[in-house]
Amino acid sequence: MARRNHSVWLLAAAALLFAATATAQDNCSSARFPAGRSFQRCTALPELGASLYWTHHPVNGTVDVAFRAPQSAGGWVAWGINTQRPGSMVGSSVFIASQDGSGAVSVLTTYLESTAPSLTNNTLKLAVPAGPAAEYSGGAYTIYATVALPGNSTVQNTVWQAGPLSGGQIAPHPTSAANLRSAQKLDFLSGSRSTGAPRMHRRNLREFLE
Ligand SMILES: *[C@@H]1O[C@H](CO)[C@@H](O)[C@H](O)[C@H]1NC(C)=O
Ligand SMILES: *[C@@H]1O[C@H](CO)[C@@H](O)[C@H](O)[C@H]1NC(C)=O
Ligand SMILES: *[C@@H]1O[C@H](CO)[C@@H](O)[C@H](O)[C@H]1NC(C)=O
Ligand SMILES: CC(=O)N[C@H]1CO[C@H](CO)[C@@H](O)[C@@H]1O
Repeated sequence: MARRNHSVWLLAAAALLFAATATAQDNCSSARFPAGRSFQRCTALPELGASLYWTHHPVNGTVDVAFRAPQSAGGWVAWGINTQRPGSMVGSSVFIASQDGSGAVSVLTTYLESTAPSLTNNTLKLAVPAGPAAEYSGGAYTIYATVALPGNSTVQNTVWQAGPLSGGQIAPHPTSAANLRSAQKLDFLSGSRSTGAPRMHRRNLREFLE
């Protein structure tokens, strides 16, 4: 009896693993990019339907990144690196993509200095040797950037997010479980990752972008 339960459990685990792998491959293998843009690695991010594609250049400690996330035309998405602590919006340098009423996509590059950030453009605490750029296609934004990995470390605290626009302005994101868990530590060399979400405080998020 115990044995049977054990194999049922193993089967269930195998099915879950397969589902996770299939999802990751769906997002990664089906991805298409404009001519001139290609990436060696991909990971399906665990929240918000987002994916991250990258190529790491060990010779100069940079990564070429593409962050893709589904969103309506009336919303924004963001990806970034927190140089100060894991799983927190505050201390993150982020790329925020949004569009105006005519569909022109722009990128705001900003450092989130507090729980009520000023969202001042061009204040990143990251060196960005190329880009950024963004596009909106097929119901998803893609943000492109080349980033010099802080401290030349391949392991970084990454964050991502999606939220609405209000009157053309970036408005606070929802505080659903998915929005609260959208952070993880990522090794750009090995591709291994671990969640960074537990330290993300509700209060910070409610005030984020207000
Ligand atoms: C970054 O680290 C790599 C691997 O350790 C090294 O080869 C490279 O010279 C470093 N680059 C910079 C810009 O420090
Ligand atoms: C970093 O190295 C890669 C690979 O050699 C190169 O394509 C890229 O232009 C370099 N980036 C910078 C900012 O020097
Ligand atoms: C931020 O500044 C850059 C460079 O000046 C510009 O290309 C970009 O459109 C600005 N972003 C926004 C959202 O205005
Ligand atoms: C950006 C993108 O296409 N994301 C998709 C990744 O896969 C999940 C699950 O199939 C979709 O829900 C996302 O829209």
